[in-house]
Amino acid sequence: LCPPGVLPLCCRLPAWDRASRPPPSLLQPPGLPLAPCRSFSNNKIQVELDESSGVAMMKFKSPPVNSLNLEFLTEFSISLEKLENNRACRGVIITSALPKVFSSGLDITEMCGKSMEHYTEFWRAVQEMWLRLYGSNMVTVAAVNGSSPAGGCLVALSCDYRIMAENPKFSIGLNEAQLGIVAPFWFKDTFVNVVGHRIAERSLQLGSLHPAPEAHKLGLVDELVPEEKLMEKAAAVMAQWLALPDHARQLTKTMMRKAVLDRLVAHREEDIKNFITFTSKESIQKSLRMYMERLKKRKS
Ligand code: CO8
Repeated sequence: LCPPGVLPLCCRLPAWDRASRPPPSLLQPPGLPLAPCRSFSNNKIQVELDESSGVAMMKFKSPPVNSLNLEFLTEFSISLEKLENNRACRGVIITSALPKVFSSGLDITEMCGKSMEHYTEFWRAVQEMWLRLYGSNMVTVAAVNGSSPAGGCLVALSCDYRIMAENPKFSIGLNEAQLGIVAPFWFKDTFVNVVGHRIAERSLQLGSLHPAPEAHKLGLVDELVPEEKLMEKAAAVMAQWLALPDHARQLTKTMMRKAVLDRLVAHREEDIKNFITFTSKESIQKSLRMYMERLKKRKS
């Protein structure tokens, strides 16, 4: 059921089997190189693991806007799997290497005019990415350094903690309704688990993209900091979370997230069918094409 090279969730070590590792070394002063670092940069995502602290930095680097296409999603899942299986890694900070955009969400061109086989493969990759990230045993911190609509917002929502650059030009939210499409139930569940039912319902129905200060007020992001302080803050938050014993934190995380994860695992094939049926409707294809045209026009 998984893309090639990706371990199904059921095969992962349970949280309580992962050895507790010693607490991270003290935060290094800014400006000093982090050592020793293991890097496994690939096409669209750069990953650097600082083995002394147990913290990996994952940077999205897929211009122009880090849209989540099949290749990106596959790389993302494989990178998460590698880190998850590396005993030296206890936490990951996710950010963007591009200015102004964290991630523009799912690549809309992957949902336009493609074959059923392609839709199936694409949607399975979206599911896989979420199952791995939301179900990760590692501490996950999103350092949101730019706009983060739809699937980009899902990535941030799936982390344990979200810090956003306090620039009001950057916005975040599940804006699917604005595209004439509907966020799947597990996008919604993830959102509800972060902000609560009422805020999620209003925001989803309106397809709202919330400027950073509003997102903070709603609890969609946990903290706002000046952009230049973002990484420093993310490292400090990570150190705070890693100060706890892994097993207790991991079991607590599993307890909080398991029901939502299990729901997708149990309905995965049905969810893929729904996606294909919905996406291949001519009316939906038209909405997506018009949205892409609007994006291009806005530019010119
Ligand atoms: N997919 C594909 N291409 C995109 C996307 C995207 N999501 N976003 C932007 N692009 C393209 C633009 O069309 C443009 O292309 P070109 O250079 O050829 O004209 C290029 O990327 C650069 O875009 P901008 O000029 O707009 O860049 P800006 O820096 O000005 O703005 C933004 C960046 C804010 C990210 C802006 O591009 C934007 O708002 N993009 C749209 C984001 C969006 O609405 N994403 C929703 C995707 S849907 C999703 O994630 C969940 C779907 C759930 C499925 C539900 C079941 C059907």
